[in-house]
Amino acid sequence: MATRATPMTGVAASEGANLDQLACLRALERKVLWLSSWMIHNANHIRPNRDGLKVGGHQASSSSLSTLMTALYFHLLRPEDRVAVKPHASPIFHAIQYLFGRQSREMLEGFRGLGGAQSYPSRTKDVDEVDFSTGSVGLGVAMTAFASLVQDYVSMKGFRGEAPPTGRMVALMGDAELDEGNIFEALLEGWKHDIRNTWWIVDYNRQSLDSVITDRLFARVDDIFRTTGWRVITLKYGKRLERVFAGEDGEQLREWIDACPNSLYSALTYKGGEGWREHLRRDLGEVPGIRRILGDYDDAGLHALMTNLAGQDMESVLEAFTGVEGDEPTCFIAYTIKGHGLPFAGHKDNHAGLMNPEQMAAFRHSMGIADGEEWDAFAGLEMPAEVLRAFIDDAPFNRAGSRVMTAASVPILLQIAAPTAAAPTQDAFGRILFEIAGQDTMLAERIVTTSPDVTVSTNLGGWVNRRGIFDRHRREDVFREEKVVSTQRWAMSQEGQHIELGIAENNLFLMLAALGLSAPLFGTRLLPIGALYDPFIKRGLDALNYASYQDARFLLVGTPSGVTLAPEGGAHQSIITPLIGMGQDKLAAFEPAFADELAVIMRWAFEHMQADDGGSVYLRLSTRTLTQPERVMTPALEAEVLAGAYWEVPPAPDAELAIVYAGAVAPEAEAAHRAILEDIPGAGLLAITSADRTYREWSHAWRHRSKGQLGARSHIGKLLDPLAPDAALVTVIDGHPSTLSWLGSASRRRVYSLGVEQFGQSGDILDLYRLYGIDAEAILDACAAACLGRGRGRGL
Ligand SMILES: Cc1ncc(C[n+]2csc(CCOP(=O)(O)OP(=O)(O)O)c2C)c(N)n1
Ligand SMILES: [Mg+2]
Repeated sequence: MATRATPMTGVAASEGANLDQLACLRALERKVLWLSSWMIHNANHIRPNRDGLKVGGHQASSSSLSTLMTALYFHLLRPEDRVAVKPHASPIFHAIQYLFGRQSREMLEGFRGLGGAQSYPSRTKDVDEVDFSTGSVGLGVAMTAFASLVQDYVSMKGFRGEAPPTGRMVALMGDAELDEGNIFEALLEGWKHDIRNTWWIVDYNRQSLDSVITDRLFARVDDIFRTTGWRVITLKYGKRLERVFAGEDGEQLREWIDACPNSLYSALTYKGGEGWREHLRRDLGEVPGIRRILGDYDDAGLHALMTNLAGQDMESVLEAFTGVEGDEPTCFIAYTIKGHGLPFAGHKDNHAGLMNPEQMAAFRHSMGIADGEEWDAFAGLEMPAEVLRAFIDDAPFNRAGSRVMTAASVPILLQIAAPTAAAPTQDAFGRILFEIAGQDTMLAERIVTTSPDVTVSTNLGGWVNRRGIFDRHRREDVFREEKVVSTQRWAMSQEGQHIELGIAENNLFLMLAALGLSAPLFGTRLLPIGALYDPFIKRGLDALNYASYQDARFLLVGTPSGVTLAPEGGAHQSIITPLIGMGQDKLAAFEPAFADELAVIMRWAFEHMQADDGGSVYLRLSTRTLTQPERVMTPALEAEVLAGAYWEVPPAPDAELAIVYAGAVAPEAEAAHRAILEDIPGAGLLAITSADRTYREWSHAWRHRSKGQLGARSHIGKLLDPLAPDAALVTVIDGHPSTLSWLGSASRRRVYSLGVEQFGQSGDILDLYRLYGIDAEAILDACAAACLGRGRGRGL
């Protein structure tokens, strides 16, 4: 044995790795399996448990990937590669990073505890440089396809400087993840965009959470991948089995296993040698070659042979991975056993199974690990620690320091003349982008827009006409060439700055997630803008949450919104999106009524998307034409618009009423306010540009106050100060009324909240506002009720 492993270069692809490397990898595979199992055991059985709750962790799911991940991280991956790890294989990931010295023992001991290694790999919460968070199955997988598109986008535009190496975007996925429809949506979208350098490695253990996967399913899956332009490489049987197949009557054994139903194969895996022997004797006992095998192998040997699948056979894995050339997207279907090497291997109920202390003691013994050596990186391995240490240090993945990239900020020197003529906010958005598109600025260069087949109807058309559509291949605009008149110019090239997607909203959010992480992933900053119909945010909601959870930065434009979209009917009218805007972490939501507010918010958004403590921004816009206020946007007003609220008409001191509105219902609020002035001359009219930001700021203020900082005040609290202590607030929004009803407790005043609480339907604005009670009359009725209720302490 050499004291130091030699690098991979020069080793023929078919060999996968030289013998020294293979020995190191086999030793590390054992260690990784041990550490992951121990980490989970420690969290469940050793660490004090204060609440009696099962801590959990997935020993079986982890073991399923121990060989594949060892091969990848210690041999194959390069620093520029980016990986989405199967969520429940998180312990394997953390164990590998621990061996690299990129994760601490304390974190492993704290697995699933506060501040410890996360249950599922997390970009923002883990310290060991997770590339893509995972957890909600299917999303991390699809994310890699979009990340590869973004890598090409920034490379083709020359944003990455001195051509850094192109990385592979790798997803390690469970086979049951393929039940998630978003994966197939991504496959189609990836095919359209001709993605490259994407590897999906399916941990084909034929088990999901509840049960064993339907037989023959994978023949279909295979077809789907090939149809969408993927190369498929199947890793089925390990070297030992292949050798036996090559011997006398070996083909019959292969056919037997090939035909073995998934459930039976899993059950026999659990039962072990005796079970295999009984079935083989019954089915093939008369075949001479098989009889000889049954005679040659004892139970343990027979079990090891029959469970020798390629996805857990280091030599086969290396051969498959290192044999791949070219950049076409590649799917590896790797046969594995869930729980391989552990007592519950193959059992259909093993997903959340944990080894009990006795089983763990036996496992520890089999690993050759003494008491107190559990966290030792090399204990129990047959190879000298220095050899393994040198091998780990030399792994290509580990050669660079931090793999998290940084990127310079894009200066936002934005002078936008907001449209002054009557206009909907959606039009104003389109016009502002159109104006930016005409400028030769870094901002214009780094904006990239995307939309799921609603580019034109969300007013991105002007921007696209000026900046073009991105595509790896140049495609002319046939309508234009044929001189067919159209307002849209849709030529495609690598210079384009709009990525046109199919309708699938999940893909939009994954695209935004990938674009919005281009700084940490690829070292160059993009300012992504995604536009879709507001109600369909819900279709991609988990993907939006996923993008936010990873701290991707983007501007989301939901337009049109609410029942204001009147004739389009109920299926197109969003009601709860303002609440999504408020409830979603890392997403600042705005609903401006006027173009000058929108211009201020957009400029701020481009800064917020780049700030260390910033986030993404959501604009809920409308197609309703509103007359624009005649005013100058002073710095003070700008600050208030961004804080989320300002007095359109300030109240008189001690006024007993204020009307509070957000967004497209401004004219109704204004009309009601004008009318109420006859009875209540001092009534105020408050515009809310962001219920989200006013709420957050108020909630921070009271938390500070509850901790003794008595001077803590919120913007909204200060704004409402002039009102009489027992004044009433009437709020109105084209969305769920609870968006603004919290203002009552925020200001300790009675609140009457108007909004939409039932599904919308088709109609015109007048009819619908009347029907749902958000027109001027309804506001006046609420004002009357508020005045009548003044001074009465009891609620309804
Ligand atoms: C969107 C979503 N739905 C449900 C779950 C709960 N869940 C976790 S793992 C899993 C299935 C695991 O099967 P597979 O992907 O084959 O992984 P394995 O453990 O077999 O490797 C399920 C349903 C989840 N994490 N995400
Ligand atoms: Mg599975």
